[in-house]
Amino acid sequence: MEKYNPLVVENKWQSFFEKNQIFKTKKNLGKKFYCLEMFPYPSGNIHMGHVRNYTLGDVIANYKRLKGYNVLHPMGWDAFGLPAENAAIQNKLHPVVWTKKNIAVMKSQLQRLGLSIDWDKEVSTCDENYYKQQQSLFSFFFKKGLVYKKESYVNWDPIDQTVLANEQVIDGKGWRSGAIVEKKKLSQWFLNITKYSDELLESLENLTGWPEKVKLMQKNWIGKSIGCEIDFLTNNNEKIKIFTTRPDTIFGASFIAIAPDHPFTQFFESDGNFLKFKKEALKNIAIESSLSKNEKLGFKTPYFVHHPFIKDKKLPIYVSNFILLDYGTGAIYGCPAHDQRDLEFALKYKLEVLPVVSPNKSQDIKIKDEAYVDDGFIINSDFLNDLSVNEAKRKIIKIVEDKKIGNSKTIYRLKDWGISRQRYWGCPIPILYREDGKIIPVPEKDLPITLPEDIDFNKPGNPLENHPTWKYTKCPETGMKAIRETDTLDTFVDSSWYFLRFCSPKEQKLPFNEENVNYWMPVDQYIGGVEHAILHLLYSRFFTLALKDEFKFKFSEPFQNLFTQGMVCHPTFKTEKGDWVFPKDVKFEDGKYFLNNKLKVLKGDSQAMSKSKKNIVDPDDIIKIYGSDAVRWFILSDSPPDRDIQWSDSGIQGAYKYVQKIFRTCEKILDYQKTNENFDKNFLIKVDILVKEISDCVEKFQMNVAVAKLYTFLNLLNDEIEKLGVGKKSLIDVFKKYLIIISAFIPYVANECWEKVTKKTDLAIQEWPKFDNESLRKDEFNVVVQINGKKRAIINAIHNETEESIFSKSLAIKNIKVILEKTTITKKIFVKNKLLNIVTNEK
Ligand code: ANZ
Repeated sequence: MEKYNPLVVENKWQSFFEKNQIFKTKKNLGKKFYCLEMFPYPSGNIHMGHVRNYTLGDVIANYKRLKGYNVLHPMGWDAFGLPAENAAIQNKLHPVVWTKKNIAVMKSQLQRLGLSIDWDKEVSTCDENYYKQQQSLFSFFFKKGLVYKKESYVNWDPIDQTVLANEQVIDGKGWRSGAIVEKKKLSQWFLNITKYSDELLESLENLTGWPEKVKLMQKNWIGKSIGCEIDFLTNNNEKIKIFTTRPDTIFGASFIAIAPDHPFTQFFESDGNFLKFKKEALKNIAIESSLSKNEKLGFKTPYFVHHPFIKDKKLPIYVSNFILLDYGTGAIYGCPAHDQRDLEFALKYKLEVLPVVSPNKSQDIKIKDEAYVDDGFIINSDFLNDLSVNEAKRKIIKIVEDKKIGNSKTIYRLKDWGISRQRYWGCPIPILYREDGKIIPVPEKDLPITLPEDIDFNKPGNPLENHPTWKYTKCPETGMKAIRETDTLDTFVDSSWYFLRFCSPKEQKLPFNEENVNYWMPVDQYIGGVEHAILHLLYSRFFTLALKDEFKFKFSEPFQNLFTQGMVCHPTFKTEKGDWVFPKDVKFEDGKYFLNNKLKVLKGDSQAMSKSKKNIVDPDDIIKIYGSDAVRWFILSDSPPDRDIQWSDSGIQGAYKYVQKIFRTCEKILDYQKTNENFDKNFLIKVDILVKEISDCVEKFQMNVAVAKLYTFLNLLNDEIEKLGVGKKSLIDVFKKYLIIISAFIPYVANECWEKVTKKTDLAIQEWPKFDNESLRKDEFNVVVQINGKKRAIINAIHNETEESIFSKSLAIKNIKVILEKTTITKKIFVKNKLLNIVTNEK
């Protein structure tokens, strides 16, 4: 028998797919389906995470295509970004060259996987065509007042004279120079995402096709807080405005704390101790999440405020490292009894801890090292006593407003999005600084502003800034001298609208063609890693809202259904010295692990595959041995797609065997001899059930369950062939249905077998098999088996299963068999889907 050679077969069909543009998006307008997986950063090679993401999407795209949908399944490249610049510095390769080379390699790897991508729609964010439109979107935002400049802190490397991204700061030092990183204020461009805070928050509710956990992460990130602002009068007659969400606790206030760069610090800005404190505090102020964990430090100022409701009560003013300048008003009153951070601070600086909320009315409580943060009733608070927390909030806000010392206020944790990057390999910001001080957007007709190719990466700092001529230009209207903006855009901007561009990637005049965008959008199924659950998705939602009116979008949310897939994991290996080792270099002998050169290796726990721990399996290596179908099959098979998957050698071998078995089954079918179409129809019903079940599984993203069912079904099919059950014509019909189904999962072997069976190459344009709804009204029935009216067993049967079939199943049950062996059957009473009563001659 011919052995299935995946490499030969897959090569053949890969060129067939490409030559015939099998997956090209059709033009006809029918029901549409836009299936999108997050586009990759072209880092060099695809990894197993990509394989999983894109295979999942591919199953859905194929399924919908076979179901008669007009499917858009595009792919592109998130091609700007820092690694290209680092590679340029380290390997002396220009970022363009490095990026294009990687794209070429990765594209051929994706094609080898047999993904049903319409490559005509490919976009790359570093193409002029793409970033020209992005620059025009920037100008649009500028005209709408949605983009503005303001001073903001950056990580500054004083030796390299450059701004560092957070991930380039390692233990407070620059990753390349090792210099201690400073906080420096630079004037930067910001997108006014906070204008949409409420809309972004509210429409989360409509996203019923999103995982709850992602919606919650977005909600927390936007962070709506309802509270109030209160002015406190200082002893030097200034006002410090604080923001609080718990004004009900005002009688428990024991200090004021302000951010290290709060304007009030001007009154002691030359105090040496304060300056020392400020430098230390600013070091990690950028990272909000560290605020509650870090040790709380305070600088006691010589000033105090008067408590607005307690006569003669003075509250000291501290500067503290746990207060953010750009949240609320950058100042708080501390109420240690009811806020953990305030309590830690108060214990450290020996400040008063006065409980003002108690779980029970008029009952004092003791606070030791844990603040009481739950609901309750107000105590020790004069006119607020005995009120519930909510009643007290309402009352105190009213009083504060009447006394004109504050207002109710809603604030958001979400901040405007800083989009300036002092980098070369990004989209140039199309802005000119004219010599008369005016800032003007580059006119549309002069776009794109392209990157210069002749750049010098040896000099420290931003290569665009250092370029001898690039930034010098003239104002196109007045002819005045002007300087170009040398910052480029954060690459998150590139990925905030690529899904819109895919709808009309070749459109020259506009970022998107109105008709196409309204036809395809929203994306029906978006698939990606949960690491993008916050920023990328929020920015994309913001872009969609901000562009909606101008471009006449008929949708407000870009992604109707979102799926976040789990990681691909593999055990880690280390030498005894602690060096990571690639799994492919590890041998297992006598219960121990060794490196090729016999050095002992220790096996660690399984973790998400990552280059840094070397626990990676290269898709190329695996494909070379087992073929793409086997990789696809395995990656779909093991776990539910939203959970992590454990990569294993035996798993991939099992998948490989399955592909082989499909091919062998195909050969057996071609040789099949029974032409008589008289047979038990139960088998055909099982095919209907299979079609229904697989359809359900794909719709519900239960690919692993679908795979398990397809394993079982192939065995069933082989049993049927073995026992010469079904007739040849029906067998081929069934096998064709099966091939259409598996073509969504493993296209290569499916196409090969299809060609063998039908002598045609038209599998991709077949229809997903229909199933007979009537026969599947209910999938399974419990049929009671009786002997002489006495219940002996319950048999799990399919709809309308025949008497013979139920009877033969009964004979396989031991106690029934034993009884029947001793007697003679006189009659059988059979009620379909319900009962089989076997009557014997025994009295
Ligand atoms: C007094 C108080 C008493 C507070 C109490 C809490 C509990 P969310 O809900 O997260 O918005 N806060 C206000 N501005 C701050 C800033 N710039 N940096 C650090 N903390 C700040 O938190 C609002 C609460 O966080 C505010 O309410 C304030 O502390 C603090 F029993 O005021 B509260």
